[in-house]
Amino acid sequence: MSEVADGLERKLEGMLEIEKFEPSAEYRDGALWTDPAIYEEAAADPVAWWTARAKELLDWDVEPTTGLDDSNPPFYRWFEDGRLNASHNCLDRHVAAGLGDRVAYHWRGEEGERRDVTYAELLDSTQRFANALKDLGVKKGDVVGIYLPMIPEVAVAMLACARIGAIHNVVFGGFSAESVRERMEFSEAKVLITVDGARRKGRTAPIKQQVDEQMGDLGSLGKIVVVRATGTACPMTEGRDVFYDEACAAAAAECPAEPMEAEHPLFILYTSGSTAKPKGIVHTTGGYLTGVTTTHRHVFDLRPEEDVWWCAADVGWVTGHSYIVYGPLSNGATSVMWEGAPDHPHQGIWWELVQDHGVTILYAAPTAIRTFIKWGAEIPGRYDLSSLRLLGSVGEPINPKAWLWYHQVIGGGRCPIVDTWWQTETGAIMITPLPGITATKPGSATTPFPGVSADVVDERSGEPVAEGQGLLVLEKPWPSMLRTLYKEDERFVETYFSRFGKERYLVGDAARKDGDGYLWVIGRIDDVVNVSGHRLSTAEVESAIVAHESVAEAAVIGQSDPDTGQAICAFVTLAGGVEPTEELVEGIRAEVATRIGKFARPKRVIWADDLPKTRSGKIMRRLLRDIAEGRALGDVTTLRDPGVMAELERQIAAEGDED
Ligand code: 7RM
Repeated sequence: MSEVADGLERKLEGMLEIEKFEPSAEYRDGALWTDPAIYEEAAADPVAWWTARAKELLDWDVEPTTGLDDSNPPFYRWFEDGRLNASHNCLDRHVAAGLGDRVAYHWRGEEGERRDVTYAELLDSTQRFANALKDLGVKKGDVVGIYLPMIPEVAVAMLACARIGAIHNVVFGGFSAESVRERMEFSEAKVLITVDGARRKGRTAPIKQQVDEQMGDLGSLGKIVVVRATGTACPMTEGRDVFYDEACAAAAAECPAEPMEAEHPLFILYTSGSTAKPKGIVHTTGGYLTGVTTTHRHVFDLRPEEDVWWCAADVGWVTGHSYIVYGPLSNGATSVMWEGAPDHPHQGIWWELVQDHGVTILYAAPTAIRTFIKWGAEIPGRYDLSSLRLLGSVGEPINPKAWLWYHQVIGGGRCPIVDTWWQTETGAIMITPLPGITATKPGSATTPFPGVSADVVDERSGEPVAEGQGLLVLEKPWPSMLRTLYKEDERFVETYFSRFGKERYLVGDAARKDGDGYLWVIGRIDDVVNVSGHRLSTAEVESAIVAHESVAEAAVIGQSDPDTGQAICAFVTLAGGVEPTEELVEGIRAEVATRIGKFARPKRVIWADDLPKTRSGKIMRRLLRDIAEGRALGDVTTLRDPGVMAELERQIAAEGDED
């Protein structure tokens, strides 16, 4: 360790003792919200408070006269009689206000390209593409798939859908074409928007070709639009496939934004749950836009005229939907959009981007921060990061050491950190500090946003715990909550509103409440694994592994990992007569990459002659977690064959020998 690194290490160790970080006086004095009375004001009448935000921050074609309709729980509805268009709120209203020349996105490509896209340009492209979609037969209520990398066209595609009332279904670019097919099939998408090729770290993946291999016989999908992003040669099917630029050139320039009912679905986003089948989270227009606009403005203390905002997520996850596209654009902010990876072309690229664009607010995942810690503080140290004034964290619990490093090394000790807890289902940030008000504690997302009520309840009785551990619940409906699971109303009720009734939303996370009422989110209680902030179900990965011809059975767990938070660990039973080899491990990993995506590949494969099961045949993942982490085994008395565990222990010892 260098002397500098050693000094930093000692400083951070010392800071672990600090319990609370108060907002600095300079920061507080300039912040938008500085009066804690906002919490009481919102709590006194949350529906009225949210309705006021909806009217204050959004431009309605018809202002709502109603707040919350809770006549049929848990199918809550918000601002029912209001009408608005999300694309109008993100584009037209800013251009009409004279802000057309403001940059919406400073886009930066992997090969050093720069594209500044203004609000006026984004509006033009969106109108043309909305017309192109209409020309292809897309109507209000139709589902349109989007499978694009981080290029400005991804925002254009989403906003064009919103403009005409089509429901977008974005699939993260890291998912495989097979996953895309599945999501197109479940949602009966009519059109898919994709690219010829996508770049990643200097290589180009032939996306359109991969899509074609999967999509051939999907009846509902009538058209595929191809953005020419890399110039990669790609097969085009006559009558089905069109190039984006050609479709736009042929389309009319003007497409007025159509006012939508507040409850009109804006998008579906598939996310992982307890079973192998992903859940299609449905968000609607008015409530979602209210949630993301309010939180983006107030959690990040945003001043759209001067801030440069960078959410370093991918648009394919909810964080990108809410805080790269809808929140920032609705607020008229200027964002950085980065196409690539954090280590290409070099490990300092993020800090180079912060310096070049004068980024003032950075929103990132703890897994990225841990990676930067590993690469060393000297790398960000080479850049001027003095433009930063606020830092955000999202996606998983941030360990106090990483929080302090982020605070000191990136934030220069002057930037508050907002650790924001939320989910695909919640649409917007739910638990978070307010940077001008809340004293933060490293590792805690602190308290619910105004108008949100969260609590920790006893897992059996459902009674609130005064202090200590239990299950996290959200007590009252909020505008940006999911409305249902696409075409699966029953599963929606069963998943979120059966355990504690229809009035309380079951989050699926365990949490702890401390003596100050601060919340500490611990992690999932279901079989959802969080790898680098990517949400995966163990069942999904298991079903990909058993698809391998040599595998008889598989059980997957999330194992704690210093870099990725959790990593996939798979216990695999091979088919009779098959011998375990290194090639098989690679074959299994390749199978998972094809069926789900590379990010879901198991980091560790443990061969198991048999798996620990209950008498009714359920795999006891709890025991697998214990054994993988090297902990003492919990209760084994309910096992059908207790000998299985001894055998697994031998196997794991042997794994150690090979290293
Ligand atoms: C935004 C997002 C949701 C799950 C959630 C938690 C975990 C997210 C935090 C966090 C601790 C945080 N949506 N999670 N943020 N845990 N502190 N600040 O990540 O649907 O993909 O995942 O992520 O377990 O339930 S998500």
